[in-house]
Amino acid sequence: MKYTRITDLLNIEYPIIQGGMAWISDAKLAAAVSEAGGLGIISGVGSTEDVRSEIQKAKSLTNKPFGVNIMLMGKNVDEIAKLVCEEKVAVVTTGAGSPSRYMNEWKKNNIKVIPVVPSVAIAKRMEKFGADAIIVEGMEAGGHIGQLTTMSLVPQVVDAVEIPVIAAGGIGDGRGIAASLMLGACGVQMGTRFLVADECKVHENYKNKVINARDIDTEITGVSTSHPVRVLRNKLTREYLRLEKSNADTSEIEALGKGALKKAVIDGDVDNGSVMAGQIAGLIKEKQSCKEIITELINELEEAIRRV
Ligand code: TUI
Repeated sequence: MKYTRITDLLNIEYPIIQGGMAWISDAKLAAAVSEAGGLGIISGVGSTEDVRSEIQKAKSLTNKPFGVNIMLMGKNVDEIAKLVCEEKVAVVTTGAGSPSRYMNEWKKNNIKVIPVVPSVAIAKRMEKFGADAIIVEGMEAGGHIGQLTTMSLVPQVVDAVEIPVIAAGGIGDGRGIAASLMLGACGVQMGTRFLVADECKVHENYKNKVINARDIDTEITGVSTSHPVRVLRNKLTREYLRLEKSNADTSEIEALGKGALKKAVIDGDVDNGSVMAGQIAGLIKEKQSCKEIITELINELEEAIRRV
């Protein structure tokens, strides 16, 4: 059951991909996940030189495949798109937009391209453009999200495309992986669970906020500005939602979010910073190494499958 079209496609042991989280997913985290048998992903958000140095560092830490996530709303996307070709990265995942204008170049460079999509129509478009697989992300996920839930979206995309489907959003343990396989996915992407990994660089305050979160502790900000983002509730979200409710200017609302993720991730300011996390945060109770996380996930997956 561990071996799926995704483990074959990506040449990895287990069908578990670590989400590429902006300002969070660096070489150390990605290499630890890949070494543990999953697919580690480095975030492509940041200066082109910093991203290049993270890619090179990951190569020095593991001989196993890893990927780079390209956030398409970023400023230097053209440069990062070129960089992954120069560095011969094995896999590119994309988020927050359409990667169509880069696909041909990536394919020419033998990069496996896996866009993250929030709907059936976009999944079909990505398949037509030559995507090797697709990550279908439900709105349970942390960060920038679409409107549909994983449970309803995954089977609809599975029926609409031929390429392998990877489920994301709301998956935090082996039962979630088993459920995803039942829906027709052949792998999962998980972000929130890896936030609390020992190898994850986020500030201890951020990790503790995830560990202490209950099921009802996330909010979606940015609906009014068409940039919905799921985060853990704090002083910033209360202010954000108050401004949104009072129909404040988009520029005033967006100014509040500027630099907020970095504030939480690096400075550990979990009151005024943006603590992105998915709805599954309430399930996550302890800090573990990536190896421990992946071993536990696979044990739970096998147990869940035996049980049914
Ligand atoms: O990208 C994500 N999640 C993210 S990106 C991010 S960085 C950020 N920082 C501050 C504010 C906002 C973002 C944090 N979390 N997930 C993947 C994802 N992609 N979710 C939704 C989409 C998406 C949306 C529209 C993908 C494609 C799309 O349209 C494609 C088209 O064809 O127009």
